[in-house]
Amino acid sequence: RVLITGGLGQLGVGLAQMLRQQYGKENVILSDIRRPPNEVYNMGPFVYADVLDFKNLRELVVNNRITWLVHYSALLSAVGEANVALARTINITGLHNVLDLALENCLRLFVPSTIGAFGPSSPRDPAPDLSIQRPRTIYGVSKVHAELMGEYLHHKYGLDFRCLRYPGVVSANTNPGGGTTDYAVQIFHDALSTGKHECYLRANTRLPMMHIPDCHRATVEFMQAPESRLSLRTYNIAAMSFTPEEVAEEIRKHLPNLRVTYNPDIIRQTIADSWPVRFDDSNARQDWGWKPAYGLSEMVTDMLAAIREKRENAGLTIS
Ligand code: VAH
Repeated sequence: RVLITGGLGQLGVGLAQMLRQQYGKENVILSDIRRPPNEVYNMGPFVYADVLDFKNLRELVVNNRITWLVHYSALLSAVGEANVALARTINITGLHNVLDLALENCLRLFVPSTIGAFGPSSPRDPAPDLSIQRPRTIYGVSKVHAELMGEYLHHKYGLDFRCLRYPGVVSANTNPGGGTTDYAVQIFHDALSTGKHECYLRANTRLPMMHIPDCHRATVEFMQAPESRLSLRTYNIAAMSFTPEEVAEEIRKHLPNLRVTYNPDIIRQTIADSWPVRFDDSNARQDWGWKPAYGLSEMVTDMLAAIREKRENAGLTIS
């Protein structure tokens, strides 16, 4: 059975749906520290779980015979910089609770890392799996810590720790969680509602990105990969790298009137400028067969169709 923490963020619900298709609805338990919308209850088991409450987590793991834990609880880059103390507690103390539980109960553990685990002194174009990591956000520092702790416990105690460094994730049906790549989701909603988008990054800020179906599939395929195939415990995965002006141009092939203005926000621009421009994910492709299905044009087509349908179902106009 799988328990997903931080399940109501950008990634949890979609991953639960993909896992439930393969393992059955009752075998994937979604959790978070807030009440979900009713449709989430209807999709499968949901429970309250606070990663800072070790006893509560342990009860969940034991009472539900959990064998896999997917740890999505975290404060992301921009929101973490606005609340460093909380980000350190959730991203580091919460992680240690999950690591202790995984060791105590022989769980298989997936913890995501991020392009944000690299910093200005890392090779940026491309960033390889193994290189200097001196990130300048509490989010990045906490994710490097997660990578190092997970790998240490794997080598010392055999913990089945697995970690993928995600690019920015683009999704139609869930909102991103206060990161630096969130513009890449908002621009689609703006294009279909007002036709105008104000971007908080410079037009030429190139960042690694991935469409959410690829992100979920990579996670499931990686968790299912035989241990013998894994030469690393932490892998970069990539699909595309684009700038705000490139994604805007691609959207204009469908919505020619989209107007984008650029008003760089110093905090998120500084964070973006410290991150990789492109990811080298050749080890993931070689070791466990990673291969993305969505490039920029496929992602834009899929995003616009999905958001159009959502707006029509909600009786909203389309620009
Ligand atoms: C963020 N979307 O911007 C998250 C992610 C790769 C970026 O970690 O913080």
